[in-house]
Amino acid sequence: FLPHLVASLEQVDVTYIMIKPDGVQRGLVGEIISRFEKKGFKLTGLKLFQCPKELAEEHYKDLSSKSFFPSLIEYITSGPVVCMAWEGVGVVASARKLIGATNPLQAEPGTIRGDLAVQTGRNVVHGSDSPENGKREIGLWFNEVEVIEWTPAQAPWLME
Ligand code: IDP
Ligand code: MG
Repeated sequence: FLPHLVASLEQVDVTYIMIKPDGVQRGLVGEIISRFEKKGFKLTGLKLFQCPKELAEEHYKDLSSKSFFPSLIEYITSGPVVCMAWEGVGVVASARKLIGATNPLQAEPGTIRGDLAVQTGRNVVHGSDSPENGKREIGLWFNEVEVIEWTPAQAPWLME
């Protein structure tokens, strides 16, 4: 049994991370990307994108009955977003921890929302809430050719 194969036997997940229009307008793109990069996850997709209304509605369809839904769609389509696909063992839950609570006032210091945001309606970043939704959302926001299969040079220094 080869120990270096153990990591590859664990579930490798993908998550959809998006810097929302406020994060882009406030010049937080580099800051936010670097947190996922430094943690050691693998970036497999990245683009600046103006989201059409229909896509925003599809992405947030589970929230369509909420009173804030129209303002949420207006917010997400109000300017360019940065769309990212990240891959790694446990990446979905770990990214949610890095992002912090939905309400930035309740998000712990050290998290993206805890450090960089104040209001739920301007909470700078999105992260998928389950491995299933990670796959679904990456399929929604990216074409097949935009998601890249590659091996980072640091891989053996991150995973045993
Ligand atoms: P999440 O982004 O932490 O997963 P969700 O409950 O999935 O939180 O809500 C999606 C997004 O909808 C939030 O990130 C936030 O932008 C917005 N939102 C959620 N609840 C409210 C609210 O009560 N008022 C305004 N916007 C909200
Ligand atoms: Mg959510």
